[in-house]
Amino acid sequence: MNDCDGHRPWSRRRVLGLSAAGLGLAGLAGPLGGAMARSSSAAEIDGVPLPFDPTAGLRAFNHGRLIQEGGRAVRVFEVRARSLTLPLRRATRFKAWTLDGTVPGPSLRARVGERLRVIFHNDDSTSHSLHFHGVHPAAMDGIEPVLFNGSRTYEFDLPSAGLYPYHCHVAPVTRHVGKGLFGLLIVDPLQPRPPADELVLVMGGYDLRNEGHNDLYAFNGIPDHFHRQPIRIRQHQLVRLYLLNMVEFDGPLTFHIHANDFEILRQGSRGEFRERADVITLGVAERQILEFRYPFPGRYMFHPHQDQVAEKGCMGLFEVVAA
Ligand SMILES: [Cu+2]
Repeated sequence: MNDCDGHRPWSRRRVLGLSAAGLGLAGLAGPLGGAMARSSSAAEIDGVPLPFDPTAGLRAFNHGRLIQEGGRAVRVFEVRARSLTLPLRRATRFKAWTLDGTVPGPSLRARVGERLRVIFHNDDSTSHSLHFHGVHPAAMDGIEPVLFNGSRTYEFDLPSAGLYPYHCHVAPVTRHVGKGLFGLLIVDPLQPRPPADELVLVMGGYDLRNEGHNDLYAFNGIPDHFHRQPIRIRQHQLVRLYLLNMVEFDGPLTFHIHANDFEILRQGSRGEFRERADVITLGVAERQILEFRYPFPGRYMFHPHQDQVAEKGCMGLFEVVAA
């Protein structure tokens, strides 16, 4: 077995080192690493511990296992669906459907040219599936339900770099996605992008009473988590944000950062091109890569500019630490 250490910019060894520092970049421990250590013990709402730490999930990339089969690279992942009770607010508990115990599910990371193999286990009493965006044969499209205790392997080639959402596609899809069964597959280009503090933010909504509209919203699963626990980044540091909108029921949402603008690395089959903005619009399942640096220390909000969505939990802060 060959592990992915040949995949230099995001080798497993490097990621383990980084997760120890809690950062997307080596050499940035110190004040930020300390902040992360605090945040993992602070993953709670009013004293109720969260079953996962959204702050840790920001910079957690699952590289799977890279093997060689018949002369080609196959990247293998295992993902499990299961139910979990999530504290969303002080007196709000929600029975979520999770992948590997988190909402969103794991940020899977592969490289263009590899073959993807995702072994999906359904440990939940409800049927689920994994449907990946991207180009693949019909048999790998993930629309057939996988029953309780069942497994299914989804396997196809990754011919194009980019960001690809994945989600359960069992009907009603609004409910299966709205209860947490979604995530992001990052397919890195052959030529690695420059080093950066890399973050994943996924917007989701919660229809608490199954009424066809969202009562709460969140970045990375827990409403207002990054408002309570700001995301610490370093002044002048290049931040690369992998951003996905998986909010059902609502129209397109925007994403806005305060006191700065960002470069959008627009994704397309003919390569990336860049533009500058401080607001970007994402329909459901749309995603983009944003890059920015904060020139001044301080706290800065980020949120959809649909302020009614921001006010119901989809709000966070960057805490920019002086270099
Ligand atoms: Cu499902």
